[in-house]
Amino acid sequence: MQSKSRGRAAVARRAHNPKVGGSIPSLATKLRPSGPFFYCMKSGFVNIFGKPNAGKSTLLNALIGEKLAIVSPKVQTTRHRIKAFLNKPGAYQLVLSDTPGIIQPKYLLQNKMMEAVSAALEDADLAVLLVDVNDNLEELDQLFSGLKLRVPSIVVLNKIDIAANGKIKEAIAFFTGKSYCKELVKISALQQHHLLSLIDVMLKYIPEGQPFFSEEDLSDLPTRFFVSELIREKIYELFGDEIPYQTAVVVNEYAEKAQLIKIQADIIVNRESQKAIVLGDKGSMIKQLGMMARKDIEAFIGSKVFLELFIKVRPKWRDNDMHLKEYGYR
Ligand SMILES: Nc1nc2c(ncn2[C@@H]2O[C@H](COP(=O)(O)OP(=O)(O)OP(=O)(O)O)[C@@H](O)[C@H]2O)c(=O)[nH]1
Ligand SMILES: [Mg+2]
Repeated sequence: MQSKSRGRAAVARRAHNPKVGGSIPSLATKLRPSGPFFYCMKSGFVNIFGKPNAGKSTLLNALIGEKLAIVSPKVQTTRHRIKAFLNKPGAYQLVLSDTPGIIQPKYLLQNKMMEAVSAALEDADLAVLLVDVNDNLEELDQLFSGLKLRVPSIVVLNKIDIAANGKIKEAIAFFTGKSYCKELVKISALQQHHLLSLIDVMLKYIPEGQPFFSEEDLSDLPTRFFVSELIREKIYELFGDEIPYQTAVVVNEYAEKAQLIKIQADIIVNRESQKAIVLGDKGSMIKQLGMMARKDIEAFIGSKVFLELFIKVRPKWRDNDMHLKEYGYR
């Protein structure tokens, strides 16, 4: 993202204006310094791990107060590590990382997703092991034990707003005393319950130090990335079955014109039959997709947008290293 681009300015500005369209009613106001007496500044990395659908992206968005990571009821939505900065100037900077849900990879794209998880395991000051409280606890125990974490970790029980009867108590009893559970916090990322307590716990594990990133910014990722993700999110919303898992989105053009930003993006699919589905009858589906995506992109970058979408068929792109690199999966 160019430092002078409208996108970046918007993303940076919105850190101080959580009411801009599309933002989540947030903690941002509560996070401002409350007086002239600051402690030593803390700065560090908090990386969020868990099974697909645990609510990792929802948690990142709720903490930052902006929708930076796309969210869906379908599994395996996040494909990259997404860094976002939670700043309380003069007090702390938490560099939060959302990661793809942990799975056994079956094709090269999933290998790359799991490489993003491994990289995040290495550089955390604190690992947050996020649990959907309704999930199978034994399976989660195997997963977390298998991570062989070398950094402190806490277990965060999510979705307590929809916990089945007795499930919260059961999960607390289950995880208490586990080697990877230094502390246990229960939250609802969706309802934004107990997030300030969670931040307090996180800060205990963060060393003193100056910010790693500009406190004006929300993320180190380029605007184009967020644009492609917003388009991908609409594919998850509109299409069932395999389509979301067999598509990628690439932004080829992001040009600032006088009155608007022109964006051209390709939707990559595996087969002609998928192209026909994404296109829809007389182009009805791609039209709807474009309208939904444009609305969200405009809210995100704070500018009018002209969005042009093409569909391209690239057989077996998910197993083709060259294509994967081209589409941003390094
Ligand atoms: N009721 C409830 N739903 C939640 C909560 N947190 C997340 N969800 C929902 O759970 C679903 C999955 O959320 P995501 O944030 O996409 O989950 P994720 O862990 O990032 O998933 P992957 O990217 O696939 O690994 C979405 O439908 C969210 O709205 C919560 O606290 N309560
Ligand atoms: Mg996610």
